[in-house]
Amino acid sequence: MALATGLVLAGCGGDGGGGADAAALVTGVTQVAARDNRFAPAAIQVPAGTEVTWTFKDGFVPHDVTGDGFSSGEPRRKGTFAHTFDRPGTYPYRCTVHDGMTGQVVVTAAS
Ligand SMILES: [Cu+2]
Repeated sequence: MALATGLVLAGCGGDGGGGADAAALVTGVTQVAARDNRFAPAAIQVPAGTEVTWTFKDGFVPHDVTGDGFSSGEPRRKGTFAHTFDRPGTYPYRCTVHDGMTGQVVVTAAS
């Protein structure tokens, strides 16, 4: 398929967090791992109606997932959190425990 992929993610927050701030949008993935103080993959693109699941797997380090309209609640070290994205848009989120631990879900119109 020939989707135009001219989407360039503007780095959010230029406060020198270091690392790769212009994360590539990963498609075909609905699972995100919270691990090594980062979300992997950090930016995914899914069609509307997709349930995205975060898995906490960082051993002793607790994380959470907090975005506009969704939150995994208390930081945790294991288990999963799932949220279904029904409306197209860009949904940045972060871990409130760790500065610079951010991610993004880009929701496209359902095909
Ligand atoms: Cu964290």
